[in-house]
Amino acid sequence: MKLCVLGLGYIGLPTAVMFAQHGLEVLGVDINENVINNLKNRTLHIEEPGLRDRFNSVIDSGRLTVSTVPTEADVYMIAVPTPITKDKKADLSYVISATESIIPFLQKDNLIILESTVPPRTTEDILVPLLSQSGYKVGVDLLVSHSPERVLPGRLFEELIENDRIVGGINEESCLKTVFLYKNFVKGNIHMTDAKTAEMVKLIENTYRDVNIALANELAVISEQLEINIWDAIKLANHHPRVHLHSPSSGVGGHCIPIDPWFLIEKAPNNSDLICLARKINDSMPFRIIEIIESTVKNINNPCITLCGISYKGNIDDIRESPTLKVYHELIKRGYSIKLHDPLVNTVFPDKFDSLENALLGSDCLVIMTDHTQYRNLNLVTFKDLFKTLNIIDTKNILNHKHLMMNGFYSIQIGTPNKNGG
Ligand code: SAJ
Repeated sequence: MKLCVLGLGYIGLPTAVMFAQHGLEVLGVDINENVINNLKNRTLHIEEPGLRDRFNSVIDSGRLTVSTVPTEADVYMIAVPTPITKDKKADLSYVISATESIIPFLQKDNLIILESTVPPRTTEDILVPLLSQSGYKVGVDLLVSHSPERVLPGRLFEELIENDRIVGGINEESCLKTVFLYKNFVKGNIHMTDAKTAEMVKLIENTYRDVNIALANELAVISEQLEINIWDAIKLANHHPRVHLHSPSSGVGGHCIPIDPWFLIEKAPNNSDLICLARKINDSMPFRIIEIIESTVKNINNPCITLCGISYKGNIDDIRESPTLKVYHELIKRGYSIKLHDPLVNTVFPDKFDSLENALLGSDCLVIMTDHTQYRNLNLVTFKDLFKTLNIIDTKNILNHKHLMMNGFYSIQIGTPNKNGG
């Protein structure tokens, strides 16, 4: 069976590799020529544990080939980005152009699967009419389904196999054919439904997380006021069998959680107050971190602030929607001198230092923004002499604050009584 995967990003490339590893002949398509040229030279544009070995093996076996253009295939899988526009509307232009690009190659009995996260009803109201332009009867000659990705970057291959999967078909035959395809590697249960329900399920999953995180962030601010340690309180509350509160943080980054809720708000602007408020709370967290930083360095002339962790979360290199970038750009705007450090992010920034020592040298305030394992294992006391002023702000609750305070640091942990640390 030949599969054509359109969009070789964080989901498309690993998915193409996975299908190729399980015996399919896969053509990976991306409109970005640099991506395709790099892949042909075995240079990967995304960091994901296990991807390099798996990618090399399917390229060596010839099961995976890559191109900027599609060709005839039995199954087409669309895994292109669905960002939001400046006015928070779903940008479906990539989905539309990817769908249009396969129309000339479609044949009877083809299956088209949309994996990209989209507003409910996109498959039926946008994909199906486009595919009808092929002249084939959609639902009879062409089968169409939506199956959203539900994997955690950093654990992507394990979760592609282990996680349950939702498959939503425009009809039962589309559903069954899609289930059959994913059973090549999915060990989790595959739940069948219709396309719009599958689109809604994905948005519910990520919106649930965004609202949950917003609650954790609001409770963190209340806890600071009441001199309670929110991290202890959440840990205890989560012992309740039906409480699963997420963790407070410096904000919600990534290309999913902060984006997907807007797809629901767009569809139901008058009935999404809670979802909107959660977005507002989470988007305000970087400014709360800036408030804490400014109050920490307020008596220092020309303070130098070190931000450790540029990616939007620990142990990955993805910086999209990263709260750190919001904090960084705002502090620069306010005239602060900043040093950036991130062991996994290769993107060049004027203030970025490759060595942690240089990033800490002369610092008046170190801010832990991302919970990379390297930061979790840090014994900052050994770097003490590099600091100009011994201030530390931990937005991820990964440092030993008592140990730091005993060694002369002024150490703040968000969500805790901020009298010299948590
Ligand atoms: N965050 C918190 N508190 C928490 C958990 C996360 O503030 O308790 C923040 C993180 O710091 C980060 C953001 O939220 O900035 C999102 O992190 P995440 O780990 O919750 O989720 P993502 O963005 O990695 O979501 C990914 C997505 N899949 C891919 O990117 C391929 C998403 O579609 C998945 O639903 C999600 O993983 C998942 O299933 O866990």
